[in-house]
Amino acid sequence: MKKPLLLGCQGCGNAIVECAFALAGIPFDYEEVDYSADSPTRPRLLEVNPLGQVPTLVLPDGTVMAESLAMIHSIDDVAPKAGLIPPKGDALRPVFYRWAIHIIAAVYPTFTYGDDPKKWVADETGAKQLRASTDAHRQEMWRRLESVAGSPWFLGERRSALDLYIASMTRWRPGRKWFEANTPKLVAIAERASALEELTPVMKKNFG
Ligand SMILES: N[C@@H](CCC(=O)N[C@@H](CS)C(=O)NCC(=O)O)C(=O)O
Repeated sequence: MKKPLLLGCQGCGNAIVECAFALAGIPFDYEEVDYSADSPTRPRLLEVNPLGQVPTLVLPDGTVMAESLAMIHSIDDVAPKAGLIPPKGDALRPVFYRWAIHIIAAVYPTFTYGDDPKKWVADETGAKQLRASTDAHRQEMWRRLESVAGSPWFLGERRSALDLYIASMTRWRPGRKWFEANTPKLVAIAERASALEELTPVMKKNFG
């Protein structure tokens, strides 16, 4: 049977979707692409997803998906036992949505605008300011997430895809040392998730 094809780059947001597939026990094919402007694999990525972002997922019927949370929804639809999203009627479902959408709609875009700020502002000083302000805003949001994080998982006793976002995103800027010093609860969640049997190979492949 044809498998879904995930386009991604090592250590990028596709790691979150790879973790979701692993928990769901769904096999998939993987294609490494580099989204940077001058990369030889960018044309291939653009051909599939004109946004030029990873993760990009091609379903077996040819449907193309962008957006990690949309992918997690579709994995949850076919494998609810993986526990990615609290089910309908569960009091934690709205809490899950609140923070999952905050992560993808507020935290994640700080990278979109800060990773390569010259894409968005013409002058060097403005680019430096944009990088610094998006980095600072992200740190503020992570501190806020730390203040509401549960234990052993973000939602308390219930594991969810939020823990997968935390496991990968605490590997990104401002770097693990910053997270260890400022968000110990999030780091504990990240480590717990990374140590799950199904996720160890995914995390190793992406983050070494
Ligand atoms: N909201 C998207 C964000 C995806 C995203 O920003 N991915 C980064 C890599 S981790 C990327 O492709 N950056 C290149 C760009 O935005 O041009 C998601 O949740 O999947």
